[in-house]
Amino acid sequence: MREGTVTLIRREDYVAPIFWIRTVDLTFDLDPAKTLVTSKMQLERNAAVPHGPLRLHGEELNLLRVLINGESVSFRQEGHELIIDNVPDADFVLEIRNTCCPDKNTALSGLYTSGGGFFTQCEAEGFRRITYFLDRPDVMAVYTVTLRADKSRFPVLLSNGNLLDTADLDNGRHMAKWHDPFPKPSYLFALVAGDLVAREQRIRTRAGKDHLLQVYVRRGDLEKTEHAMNSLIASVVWDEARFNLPLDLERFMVVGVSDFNMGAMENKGLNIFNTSALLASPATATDADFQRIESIVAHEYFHNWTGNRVTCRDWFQLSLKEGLTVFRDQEFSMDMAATPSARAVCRIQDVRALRSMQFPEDAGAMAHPVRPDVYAEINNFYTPTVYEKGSEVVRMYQTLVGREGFGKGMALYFERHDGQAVTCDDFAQAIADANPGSELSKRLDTFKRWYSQAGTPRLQARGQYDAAARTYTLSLQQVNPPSPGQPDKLPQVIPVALGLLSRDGAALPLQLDGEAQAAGTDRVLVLDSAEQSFVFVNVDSAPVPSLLRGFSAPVVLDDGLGDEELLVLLKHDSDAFNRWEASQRLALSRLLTSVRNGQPLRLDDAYLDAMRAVLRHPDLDPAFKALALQLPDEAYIAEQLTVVDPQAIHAAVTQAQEQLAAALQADWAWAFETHQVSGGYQPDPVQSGKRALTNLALSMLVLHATRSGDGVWPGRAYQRFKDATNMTDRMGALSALVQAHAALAEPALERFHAQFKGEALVIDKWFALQGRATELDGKTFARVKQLAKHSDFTLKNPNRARSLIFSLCMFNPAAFHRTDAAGYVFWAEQVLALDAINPQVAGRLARVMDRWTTLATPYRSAAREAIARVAAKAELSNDVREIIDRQLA
Ligand code: 0A1
Ligand code: ZN
Repeated sequence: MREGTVTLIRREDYVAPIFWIRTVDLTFDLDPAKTLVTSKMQLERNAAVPHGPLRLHGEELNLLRVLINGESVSFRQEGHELIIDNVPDADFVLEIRNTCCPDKNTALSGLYTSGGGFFTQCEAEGFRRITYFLDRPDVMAVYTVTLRADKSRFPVLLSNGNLLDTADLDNGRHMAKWHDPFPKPSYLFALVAGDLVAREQRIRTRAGKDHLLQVYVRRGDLEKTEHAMNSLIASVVWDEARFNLPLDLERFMVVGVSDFNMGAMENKGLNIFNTSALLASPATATDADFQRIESIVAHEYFHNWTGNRVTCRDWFQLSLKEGLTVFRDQEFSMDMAATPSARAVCRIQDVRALRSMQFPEDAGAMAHPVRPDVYAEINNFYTPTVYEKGSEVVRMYQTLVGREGFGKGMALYFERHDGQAVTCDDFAQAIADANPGSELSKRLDTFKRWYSQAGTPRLQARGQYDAAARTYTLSLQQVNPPSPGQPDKLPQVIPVALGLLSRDGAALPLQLDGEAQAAGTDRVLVLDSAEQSFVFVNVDSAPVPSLLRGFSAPVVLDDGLGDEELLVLLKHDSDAFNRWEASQRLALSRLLTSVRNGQPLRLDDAYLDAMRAVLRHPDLDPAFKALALQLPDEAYIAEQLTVVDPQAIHAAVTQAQEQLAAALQADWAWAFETHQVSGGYQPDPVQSGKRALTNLALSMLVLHATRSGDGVWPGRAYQRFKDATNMTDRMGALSALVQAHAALAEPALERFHAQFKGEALVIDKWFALQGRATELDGKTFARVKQLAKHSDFTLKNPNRARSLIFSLCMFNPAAFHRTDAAGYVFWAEQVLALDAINPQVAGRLARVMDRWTTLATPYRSAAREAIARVAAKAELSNDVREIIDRQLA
């Protein structure tokens, strides 16, 4: 990497802190323009490390005074550090007074205002924007927090833990005092002050303890909190049942805020949520929103143990809490799904997201290991690799030691490390030690390469059937491609879940050479070297292998199967994931052939008949059908190519869509008519599956009708859009019109905007739908540029910025990658504009160009020019600078 423009922080440089902060007493005199913070801390030297000065972090603060044991003391300020050279050897009390400006804090890190209230965001390094501190996760303190504010404007005053005291003060002000008994790192600190109301629920857990759950939102949003509350209750129940992890606080609070950089934050006892991840009513939120809220509420709640009770020693260990917590929320969603088919749908959706977000990351400029070795700005490492690939790594532990063994490993992890700040190695060791003799503990060191090696392993599998010997030899080979800074890699541990099917679809018994008898029809092989062969015996006929069932490892599989075999899997595989995978592979091979050969795509009858059979299948779930009938997304297709022409990919996808719409027209109509939901709206898997299928069918019907000049289906879609009783169906119909560029899209969009103008989250959808609209003659791009000037649009609100700008640049390749480079110019302008407001969000937008080197002419040179334009700006944030540096490295 070209170094020198940003300071790099390296994992190998970790040293324990020279001081510990044991307790901290914070007092806030809250004022939007200037908040006064008084911090009284008890410090002690860390006897295990050499002496040195006390260096506290602080950014964007105005320092008023520093006292040690009540006496003023000399100090220096260097960059973002406050340095005190002369500190006593014995324990001492440090008192600091400073101010900060919440109103001016558009970065939304630290203490900021939103909608007239105060909110904080301290992960990863936001606490230092509130007061001077040892702002690192291995310094854990017990917090007592006093909040003082104007009572009429800020009637609700919240912080972590338990409420100790409240009182009225002079001048219309009031105070509240909170105490959190659990030592915590500063990134888990939170405060909220504002005019909020709460939905409350008292619960008694299995352990017989009573708790108060509260969801705080702005007045008027209360009826949109029922789903979040239900999700929270379900999460509490699940964590106790599945992992024996109880709620450890009497009071657990969740607060919604409209201006937030991410989905939500797990502050101890006081989770703060982006309203988009919290509020839902059938009229304003889609099934996907309901599902996302359930999983994010669960995710933050699960952090209470995996992240808060046991936290990270340093930020390189981020996946210790994030990968594990994503795994836990994925498992929760699967358990909530109830039926095997609904579970499979969850898994398919997770893998789809992994492949379209994480795989490109792992192959691009920002490729980094699950446990990164170096960063300039930690905010840039809240990535799909740390989160989603990290979760896949945790899933592989479970695959290798079994569900019960994994539970034992978790128990040992908490037994050893409760109350500590630890590393990914500590987690691995606990799981292995709890499972002696397991497939994991036999090769723990090799397994741990998943933490240190970036890139997606390629797994090649080839089978050979010997009819005379009745054996089937499966040869597995892995290749670990180079990534930035890691030219050579070692083999990794790849658990390959598999089954063998006869050509007519029967599951064959699996007996490896040397085994006395067959062990079922489903098992896991463990590949831990570059190449390995497995010989199955007593195989009656040449089988079709079903490999990597349930996506048992985050790898790219090349199994060499052709259409004929994929069709067997699509029809008969007992593993729903691989059934879906077969549907995608059938589509993918056709799309890739067309793109590679530069020839128009013509879907053949074999493919169309197979898709028709899926659609008409009497037993398959509608949710599964909707997923199997969806084409692979353009980002995933791009990943299969060494030279990417986004327009060529888009053309092939469009042709495939139009042909699928035309050839299956009668079937789509049938699916639409026969899967209507009756009864009241429920966001459950059964109803949402039907809605997913009817909305897909409707989009196909409107597309075909619009292309052939028939007005019936667009008319029906418009009517459905108007009459819909829930947002899923309303958006489904609107999206069908917009994506087909039907004439009725315009009046529908206008009507939608007028109807929901008071609902910020719905207006976000309105922007996003237009930002993601299929490109047709440059209309979508022109529309986005125009919408960027709309009176409802602002870059200051991250949700709004994402809804329009990210929709275009990140999720609409055909509208973005233009031969005239206008998309890239727009991107550069927006990155720079955002960077002046909110570097974290700007850094995310900058990532759009990670894969520019694979672009075909003329995109590649134009993209480079746009990146250089951003790089040329003198005052870039660390966030954007790091991304751009890596892209140009
Ligand atoms: N820890 C949170 C996500 C989060 C991370 C960083 C933030 O600001 C930089 C905010 C939230 C989670 O995993 O949910
Ligand atoms: Zn998390």
